[in-house]
Amino acid sequence: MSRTLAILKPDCVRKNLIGKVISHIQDAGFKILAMKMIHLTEDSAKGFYEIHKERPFFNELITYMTSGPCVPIALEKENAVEDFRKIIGATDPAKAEEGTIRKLYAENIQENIVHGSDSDENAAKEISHFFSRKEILENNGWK
Ligand code: YYY
Ligand code: MG
Repeated sequence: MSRTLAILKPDCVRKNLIGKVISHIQDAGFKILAMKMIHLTEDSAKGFYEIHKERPFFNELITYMTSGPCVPIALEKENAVEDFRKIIGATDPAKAEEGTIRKLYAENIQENIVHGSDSDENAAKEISHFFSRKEILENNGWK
């Protein structure tokens, strides 16, 4: 089993799509280990997207990610990082495959509904950005 971090981004929350997107994720076989709704501060958003700080879209990305609440979710599945990237689709929804979350629901490359980690190493870092160890339920919370 491996883990990945999803974030239902502010446009997902604003458009009342939390339920639909979580259903899509669960139907694809992911187990939820931790979940919360939070409004990111500027500092927290900048920390999370630190790797993009030199990119031309960085300031807009931070403005968007702090524009309303979002829902970080720690997920578990075999091959979680890669399989989650598959079900969300390409960063630009116009280039995403049919049936992917971004193709179904996203407006444009910035307002693209959902985040997914890009490596196991980053997944671990990103999960710890949002969740303490005791907030992460082993075995989906069941015995
Ligand atoms: O991992 P992923 O979210 O698919 O894309 P990244 O290249 O890591 O970029 C992070 C985030 O930045 C993306 O989801 C939207 C935004 N962004 C943008 O607004 N404009 C771009 N040209 C590239 C990325
Ligand atoms: Mg990325």
